[in-house]
Amino acid sequence: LSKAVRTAEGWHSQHMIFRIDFNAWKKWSSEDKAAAKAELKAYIADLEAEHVAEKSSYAFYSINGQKGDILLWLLQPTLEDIYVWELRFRKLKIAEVLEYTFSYTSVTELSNYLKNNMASPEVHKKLYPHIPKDKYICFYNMSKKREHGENWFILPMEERGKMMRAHGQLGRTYLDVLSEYTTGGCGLDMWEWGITLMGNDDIQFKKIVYDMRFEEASARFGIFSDFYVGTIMDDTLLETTFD
Ligand code: 76R
Repeated sequence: LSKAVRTAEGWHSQHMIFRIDFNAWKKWSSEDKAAAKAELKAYIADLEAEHVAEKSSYAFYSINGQKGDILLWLLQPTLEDIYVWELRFRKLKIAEVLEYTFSYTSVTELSNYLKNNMASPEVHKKLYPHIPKDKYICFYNMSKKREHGENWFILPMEERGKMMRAHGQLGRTYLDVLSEYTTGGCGLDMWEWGITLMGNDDIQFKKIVYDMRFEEASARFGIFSDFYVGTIMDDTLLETTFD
C-alpha cells in the first residue's frame, strides 16, 4: 500500500463558533452590558498581548448567516493551553448569551509533498503563524475521499505529490491577496483538515475556492463542510453587535 507523507506540526488550533441569544441580551441592563463588554475586551487584550509576544495567536471575527454570529480562533502551544483559554472565554459574563454552534480542534500542519526545508523560516511561519488583522475571514473543513474506486489514501505517493504540487502552485498565485492556514485534525476531530483564509477582499475567497475546484486534488477528492465567512470584530463592530 501507499505511504503517509511526512508532516510537520506546530501550534494547536481551535476554531469556535457561537450564536448570540439576542432575546436574552436585550433584557440586560446597560450597566451589565457595559461590564460584560469590558470583560470581553480585557480577555481579547490578553490574547493580543500573547500574540504580540509571539507566544500564541488568535482571531476574533463576526460570522454571517444562520451558522453562528462570532468566531474565536485560538492557536496555542498545547491542547491544555487551548482548553484553559476556552474555559476562560466560556466563563465570561457575555458567555451567558452565547451558544456553541461548532468547534474544530486541530493542529497547524505542513505536509512535505514539496520537499520543503522543514527548518526554514517560511515553514516556521506556517506552523507558528502570526495571524494578521485582515478585514475578512473564511473558514471551512475539508477531507479527502475514501471511497471504493476513488480513495486518496491508497494512491501512490508520486501521484499524490503531483496533485499537491499543482495545488500548491495554484495556491501561491493568491498569496498577494490572501493568506491561507492549513490545520490537520486527523485523530483530533471530525474533519481531516481546517482551511482558514484571511484577506481584505472577500471576493478572493470565492475566486480561490472556485479555482481550486478545477484542480485535480479538490475536483476528484475534496469533501467540504459548511463555509463560515465574516468580518474582523474590531471595537466598532463589537459595539454594533453588542449594543
Ligand atoms: O508550498 C508549500 O510549501 C505548501 C504547499 C501546500 C500544501 C502541501 C499548499 C499550498 N497546500 C498544501 C496542502 Mn493548500 N489549500 C487547501 C484549500 O477549497 C479547496 O479546494 C481546498 C482548500 C485551499 C484554498 C488551499 C490554499 N492544502 C493542503 C492540504 C493537505 C492535503 C494533504 O496533505 O493531503 C489541504 C487539505 C489543502 C487545502 N494551499 C497552498 C492553499 C494556498 C493559498 C497555498 C499556497 C500558500 C502557501 O504555500 O503558503
